Amino acid sequence: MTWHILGAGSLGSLWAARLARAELPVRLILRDRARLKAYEAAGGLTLVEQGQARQYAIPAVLPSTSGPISRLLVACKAYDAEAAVQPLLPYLAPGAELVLLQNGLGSQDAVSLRLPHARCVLASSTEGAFREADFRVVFAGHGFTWLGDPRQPAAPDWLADLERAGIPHGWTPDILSRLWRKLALNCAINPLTVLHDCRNGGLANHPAEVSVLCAELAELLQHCGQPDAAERLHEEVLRVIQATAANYSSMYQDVANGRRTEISYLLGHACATAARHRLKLPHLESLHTRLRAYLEQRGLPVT
Ligand code: NAD
Ligand code: KPL
Repeated sequence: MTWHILGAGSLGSLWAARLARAELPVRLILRDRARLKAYEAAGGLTLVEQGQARQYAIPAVLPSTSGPISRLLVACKAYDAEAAVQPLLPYLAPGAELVLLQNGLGSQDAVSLRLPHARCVLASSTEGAFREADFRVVFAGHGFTWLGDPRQPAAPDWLADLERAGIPHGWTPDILSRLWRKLALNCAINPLTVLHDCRNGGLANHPAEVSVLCAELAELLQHCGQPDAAERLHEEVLRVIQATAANYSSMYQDVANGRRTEISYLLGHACATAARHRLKLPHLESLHTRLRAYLEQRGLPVT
């Protein structure tokens, strides 16, 4: 069955290239005619791995010419996912399955609500890729992708395709716990790296701030029924800060490059959930306010 890939950016291209080289049928869905023309001029997707570039001439289509879609990888940013899926709704085959690769939380529900009859598999990935140029992506960090479906615990049979394509993955009955845990890690680290203008390791100079955020995030996780995600959160945040000390967080890189951040699906989602539970988390709220002010000053969206 064909893998349709919506979002030929960093992660979408990384998946598309690996599936295609395993000789699995893959098709990219590009936004509009201009993108399609640019893609055709480029001659395909290029993946750079360990300094070696290889081009994959994966066929590309527009939403209106995509034909019936049975398996769709949604690889847009969280803030684009719902709008990107919208024009594909008439083309989704009965029983279609979607894989939602978005970081944070909130976008998955927005997409699922539009598709009550399709299966939405959620993903949480620690793989790293970035766009060096249009349709040219660098595989920057090996990682792992957890997949799961909160509504249906049985694993889909297409996991065999990922195995064949060499995409490291695991199926979990508790994907929401994984997504919450990653969201908490991202909330404890990424905004502070932006506000303190530092690499992840620079947060070792702000132990009290990190500690109080971890305590509030753990409280939030307990309140929203995710006790496993709260377990030893502070310890893991300190471990990640140390292990990735030389790196700039993804949010830091977005801000540094003048790109929109996924704030609404990370800190925004955490604060909105706390408010729904009538939970007062003053440090998290203050962090959200400071981060929005910082983005606004730089002319970046605050949602
Ligand atoms: P990206 O910006 O590199 O790629 C997104 C792509 O989606 C872009 O090519 C964009 O043009 C395309 N797109 C947007 N709207 C579209 C539309 N309507 N129709 C068709 N295409 C559309 O983003 P990314 O870095 O690949 O991130 C995707 C998601 O994966 C994010 O939620 C991110 O947080 C998460 N993630 C990324 C990485 C990484 O290393 N890049 C790692 C883990 C998780
Ligand atoms: O996922 C990350 C990111 O930069 O987005 C880490 C490295 C864990 C920092 O939060």
